[in-house]
Amino acid sequence: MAGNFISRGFRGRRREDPALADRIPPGQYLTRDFPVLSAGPTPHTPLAKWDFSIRGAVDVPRHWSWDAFRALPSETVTVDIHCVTKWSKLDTVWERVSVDTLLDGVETRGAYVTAFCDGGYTTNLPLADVTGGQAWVAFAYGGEPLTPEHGGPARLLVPRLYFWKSAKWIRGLEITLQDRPGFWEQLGYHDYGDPWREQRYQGD
Ligand SMILES: Nc1nc2c(c(=O)[nH]1)N[C@H]1C(S)=C(S)[C@@H](COP(=O)(O)O)O[C@H]1N2
Ligand SMILES: [Mo]
Repeated sequence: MAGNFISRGFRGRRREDPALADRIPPGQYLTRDFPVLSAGPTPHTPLAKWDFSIRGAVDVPRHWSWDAFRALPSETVTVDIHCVTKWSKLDTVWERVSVDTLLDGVETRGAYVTAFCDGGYTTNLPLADVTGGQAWVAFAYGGEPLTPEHGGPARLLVPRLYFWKSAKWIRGLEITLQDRPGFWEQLGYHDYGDPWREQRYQGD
């Protein structure tokens, strides 16, 4: 069974390499697959119609076309990701634009952001957790353009929090004064979602 194979592989690798244990949050198992988790159908927005916006409690809203977005400085990085359904995947390679770059020069009194997406999905994060080199908008995975199933053309990437915070098909960030629970957060998932503190559901 696939589950047994994954568990054995995980324990085996962990025995061989104790450093690996420090990279798997409590209650998570390791997978080599890249599962697809989408709450609805996969949108297919043509790049010509795609833009990225910073809006809400800001001095002036910002917008980038796809070409303008891709002209921003980007970087290739390797991170571990942790889904609340308990799979973790190590060493995923992404090409991405830092949220710090997108917020550069933006003046706001807000303390929270809501990521909004094609298809209507939202997720909320403290502004302090998407700045300072902690969050990115990724447009390539494993050296290839991000596939629609995994959030292409672009998705949020916040690897320090459970992966539902990494909104697929992202179209922008709305900065808000108050915290506003997003799609899964309204359905009972934790407002913050730190995998290392196992914050899966409200009250954890
Ligand atoms: N727009 C959107 N983003 C989303 C989701 C979604 O349903 N819609 N699912 C979230 C959840 S629960 C997870 S675990 C990850 C899954 O990303 P993947 O399908 O690339 O593995 O995307 C997150 N981002
Ligand atoms: Mo998830």
